[in-house]
Amino acid sequence: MRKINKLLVANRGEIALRVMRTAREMGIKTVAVYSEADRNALHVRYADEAVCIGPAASSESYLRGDKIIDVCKKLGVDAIHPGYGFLSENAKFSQMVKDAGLIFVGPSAESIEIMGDKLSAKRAAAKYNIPMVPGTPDAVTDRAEAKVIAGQIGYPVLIKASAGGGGKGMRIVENEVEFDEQMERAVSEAISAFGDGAVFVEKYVASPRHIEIQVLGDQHGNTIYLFERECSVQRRHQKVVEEAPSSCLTPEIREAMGKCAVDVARSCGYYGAGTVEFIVDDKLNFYFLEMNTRLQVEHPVTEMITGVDLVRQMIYIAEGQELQLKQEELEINGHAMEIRVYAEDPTNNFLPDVGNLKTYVRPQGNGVRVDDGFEQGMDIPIYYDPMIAKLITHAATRQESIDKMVRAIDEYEISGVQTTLAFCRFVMLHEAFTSGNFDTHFVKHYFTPEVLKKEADKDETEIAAALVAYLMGQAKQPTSATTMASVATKSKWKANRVK
Ligand code: MV4
Repeated sequence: MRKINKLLVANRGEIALRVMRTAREMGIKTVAVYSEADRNALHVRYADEAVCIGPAASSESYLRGDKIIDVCKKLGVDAIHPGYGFLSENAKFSQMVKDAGLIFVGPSAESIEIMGDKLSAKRAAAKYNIPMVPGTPDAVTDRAEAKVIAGQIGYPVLIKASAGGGGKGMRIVENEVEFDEQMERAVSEAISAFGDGAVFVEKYVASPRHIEIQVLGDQHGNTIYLFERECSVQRRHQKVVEEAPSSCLTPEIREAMGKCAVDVARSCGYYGAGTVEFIVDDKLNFYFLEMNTRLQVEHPVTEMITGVDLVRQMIYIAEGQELQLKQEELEINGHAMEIRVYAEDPTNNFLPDVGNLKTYVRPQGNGVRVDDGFEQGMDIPIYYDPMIAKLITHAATRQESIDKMVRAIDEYEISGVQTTLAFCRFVMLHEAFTSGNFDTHFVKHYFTPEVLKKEADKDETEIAAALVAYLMGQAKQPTSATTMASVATKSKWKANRVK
């Protein structure tokens, strides 16, 4: 057991703030690291101490593990929390931290290594009879043999890069004629993208749902699951909407997937917070895909339905404490929904639209959580992921969490950049989503920029009509700019009604 008194958060934006808030609740001092582009960032202002570690480019700042460890030595830091992205799944860094006598708030380098390579992950899982998609058990060395196996499992098949993940290095092969050419391309792509040409073949599950299980393991062999998150609404492998629990799982399948996820964690001696990813077909058969050895962006929906603060648990585990949470005591309370608010223009192919947050007013109210890293007037830097915030709602039922999400989206006031709020509102109100009858192809099947443009035109007409009605009604009184603005922007606050 080693108490953490000072924690360095090796990250930025919303997740850095989120981790620091839990640390502060635990009486732990916090240290922020930041790049020159983040000089005025909120996580820098919130931490007890802050150190600039380099220029804007991540490769010169947030990815510089050596500089981060130097800061720890200078400031007497006990532990590093990596957040997600950056160094969070870097086995070498995890080992460097340990070798420097510091605590890495995350899994061991060994666990990261086993799960970081998709084939070694499958090999580890195979020892625990984890259900996996039919395919080649190992990297393809003999392409003719791989082609035979592809024929046996039946087309379409997927060729996946072992060093890939999150959708990178995946190619669909529709039939045998395409196999040789696609194999050739898959290997050369894997070499150029990951420096590792190892690929394997899997049966392609055509219209799957993407469901992942949150696990927590301590350093004493206790491992539990905290139910599932449904992450099927994605755009180019970037999750847009996540929710917990999934609307398609039965209690029996939920328990089977949870136990399976715990076995996957055990297969690599996992401790810390981790996520086991599955694809689920239309008959509710589930297949292990990969394990993410980090805290995920979408972890708040699990926190909302279980009441568990996952960062607090990560810190307890990193201190060497035994898990106090018991599987039989965990239960699902209500339903949580999360949308990711990006500074991107959904009417222009989701191109990033960073800039100054001229207006930035968060939604509030019962059951609304906003995890963000910005204030009004701040610039969204161009150097990093353009996510502004995660908007999370929690309510007794799935429909109520959707209703609350739509209300919160309508109250979210952002100007100065385009955002994905209107796109998320479209998802929330779409019959395929509200009915629960959707899969990973939702965006491709139902979204076009035109649906938003139509919505925007409708809004403009409504605003114009409201303006005319207002002016007609108020003709005799002077109209203040704020009043006009509130009418013009359909703000949640009606124009001043005091006569
Ligand atoms: C699959 C699959 C279907 N069949 N593997 C995507 C990223 C990584 N987590 C693995 N992924 C998938 N692997 C087999 N054998 C479907 C996905 C998948 C997906 C594929 C295409 C488009 C969107 C997707 C979203 C989630 C998962």
